[in-house]
Amino acid sequence: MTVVDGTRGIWTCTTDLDLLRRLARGEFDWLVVDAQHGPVGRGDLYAVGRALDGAPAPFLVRLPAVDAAWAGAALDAGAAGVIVPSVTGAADAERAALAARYPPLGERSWGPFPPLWGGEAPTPEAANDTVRCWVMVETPGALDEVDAIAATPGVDGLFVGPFDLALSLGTTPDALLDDDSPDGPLARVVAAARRQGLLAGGFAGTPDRARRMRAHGLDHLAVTNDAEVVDAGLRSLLTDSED
Ligand code: 3PY
Ligand code: MG
Repeated sequence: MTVVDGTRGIWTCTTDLDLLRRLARGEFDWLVVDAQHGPVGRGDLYAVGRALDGAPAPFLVRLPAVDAAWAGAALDAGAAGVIVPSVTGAADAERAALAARYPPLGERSWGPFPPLWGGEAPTPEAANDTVRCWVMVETPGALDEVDAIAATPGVDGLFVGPFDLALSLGTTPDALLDDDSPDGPLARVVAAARRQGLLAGGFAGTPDRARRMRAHGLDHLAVTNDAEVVDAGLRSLLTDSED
């Protein structure tokens, strides 16, 4: 199993397996399959896992909610980790962390998919060592309890969702990213992660937001997404053809 600690990720919503395989060629350190917003359902995980088995870039699944069954299914499919959205406090973070690891560290149930397609499943020990449980900080409750979340055993990283965090704080993503006060929301997330030696990252979605988030110390970033890769390719190829 690969440990997903690289800093440059790409976000995807597609269920197109060929596109996913192209995007997982390794230009990015990791790829996120988003099961919260978009067409990806639990029934897609088997095909996604099979298509991405052995791909140069490992994949993470952003779950639809704090949901142990979904976390188990995503990891069974071969995901190197989960990104858990809509966490409202430390109790949610603990549920998420327990779902991501097998006993004695957690409560994950055994049932990996790779043997079903002739692939190999890691041992429970290897899976526990390498899995990454990213807890999203995107609600006021998670921000209030960010230190307790970071101190929760089995939480490996804090992942900022700037859109929901801004919405729920009554501000805008731009204002959130521009707030560089020492007790601003992003500074609090980074400080909590550093105190506990955790990874800190988030959804940027554009290179510009990625630069601004990196300036706060959030360095594990989804810097673009599948649709934008296609759109940017179209724009640049069209421009090239007219030069
Ligand atoms: C957010 O910004 O709220 C996200 O969840 C990114 O996908
Ligand atoms: Mg969100």
